[in-house]
Amino acid sequence: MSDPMSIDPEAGKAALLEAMPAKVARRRAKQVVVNQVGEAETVPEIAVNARTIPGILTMRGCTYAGCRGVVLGPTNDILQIVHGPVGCSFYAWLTRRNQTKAAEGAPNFMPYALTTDMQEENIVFGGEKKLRQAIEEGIAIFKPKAIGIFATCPVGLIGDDVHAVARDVEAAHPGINVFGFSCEGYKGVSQSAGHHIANNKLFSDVVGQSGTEGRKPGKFVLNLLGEYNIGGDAFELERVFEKCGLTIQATFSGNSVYDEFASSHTADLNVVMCHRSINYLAEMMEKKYGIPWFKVNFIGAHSTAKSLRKIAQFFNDAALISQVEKVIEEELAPVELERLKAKEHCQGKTAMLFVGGSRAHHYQDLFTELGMHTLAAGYEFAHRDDYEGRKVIPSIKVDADSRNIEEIHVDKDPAQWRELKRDAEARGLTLNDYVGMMPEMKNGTLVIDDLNHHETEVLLELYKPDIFCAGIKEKYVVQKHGIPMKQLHSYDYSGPYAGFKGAANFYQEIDRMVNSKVWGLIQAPWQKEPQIAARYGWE
Ligand code: CFM
Repeated sequence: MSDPMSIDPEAGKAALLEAMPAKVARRRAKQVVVNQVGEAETVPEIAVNARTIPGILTMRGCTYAGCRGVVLGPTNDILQIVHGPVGCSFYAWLTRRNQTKAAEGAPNFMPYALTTDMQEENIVFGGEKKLRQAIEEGIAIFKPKAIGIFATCPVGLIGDDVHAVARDVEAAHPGINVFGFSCEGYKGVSQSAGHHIANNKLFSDVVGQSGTEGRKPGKFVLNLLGEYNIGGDAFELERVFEKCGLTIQATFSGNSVYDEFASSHTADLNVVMCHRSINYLAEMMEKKYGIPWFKVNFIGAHSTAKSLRKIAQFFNDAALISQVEKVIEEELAPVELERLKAKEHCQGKTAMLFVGGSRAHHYQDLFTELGMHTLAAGYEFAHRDDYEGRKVIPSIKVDADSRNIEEIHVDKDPAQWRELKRDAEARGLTLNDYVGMMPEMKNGTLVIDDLNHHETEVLLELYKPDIFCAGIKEKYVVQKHGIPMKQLHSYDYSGPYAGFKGAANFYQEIDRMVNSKVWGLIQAPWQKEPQIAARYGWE
């Protein structure tokens, strides 16, 4: 086998596009980029957030998935009702592995998948009546504080007004917060539009609903944004934060409850894990309440240590800084042992990562910690700022699809605005920034947006990476090529991978996967036995 590190990246790119019709190849060529980091972390422009070309088998999901499943899914006491045909609700029924631990005696609606189960009659004559009835039933059975209604494609097509129904129900049941999401699957080019819609509604209808008495006790109170508790990641971060003496007011939205969202405006800092899914909320909270934000990464033991240090420096408190150092020292030692053990077997091996809108970047840190090389990476639905860094935001062209999604106009609220920056910038801390994935990748690596099925197979055949990371739709295709495949969405029923203990779990898992001999033993039947060749009659 040739050394995958020595393949000319331009030749790799050409191979990906070779079989495509000229027009398609021309478009895809702008979405497949050979990385080149220049001065001031400039990188080549990548074309992203565009409609997938019909006929191409994309890895993407829909807008409804980004709103209902991703952003709202992990919160456990908002009664979430999907207005649509029953099939859409399958994706609301714990398929994402966002875990939760409800307090003793507190409700947990997460195991339920509630839907209006629209039938032909509702499509023809309208479904608002049925929705109203479903909500009333939900209130009678579950007695929730808050209800979210999620519109699926047919609801938008027939014009049911979920917001009008929400207002009606709210008027009839004072004390229950009812809000609707116009997150029809077709609203955007991917689930990314659904993130934006979810952020908008959470900001306008939930954040700030409770008074300052909702602030949790503690000296250092912050919100953790863009962490969804997949495989228990948020549990591990809660443990580490508590040990450091940091209070999480609200997590958006891993292991969260409604009251935490409603009082999240009382926190003094927002730290952002997944930039793509929640940057809107961070920006709106800063404008209205003055809460500063910065990007963190808790994937990788050293990234975790770095992020904790930055938080301590932000609060600028000697006792906190020394406690964080103590925690890092204690936690890092056993993780380092695991890392070095795994690194011995993994050093020099190669990986490819194609996931959502942030993990393809974050998980490269873990592979680097193991001495592995990332050959190619990409997102399903990220925007240019996630690839190239927020510095390119002013030059992003807003197209018709993005204009579909409402931009909320936010003003400073003089009564609630607080000066919270604590001179962080003067002390050398960067706020409101994300450098993006590409500046942190090596020159000559391939960066590919919205990777498709055909290109996946070309990558596997050409590069034969030691491990390929993506999701369940890709898993078995990759394995049939004799290459181990790690699901970075659901973690393959494993995890957590965040924080210190999570990093140790990941090292062990990757060591086991890339060093398993079983993949080399796989042979397709036609490789073992001669096959009868046939031709079509018309040939
Ligand atoms: Fe953010 Fe996510 Fe991701 Fe995402 Fe997702 Fe996910 Fe993901 Mo699957 S919010 S962008 S829409 S980190 S569900 S927890 S793993 S595609 S990379």
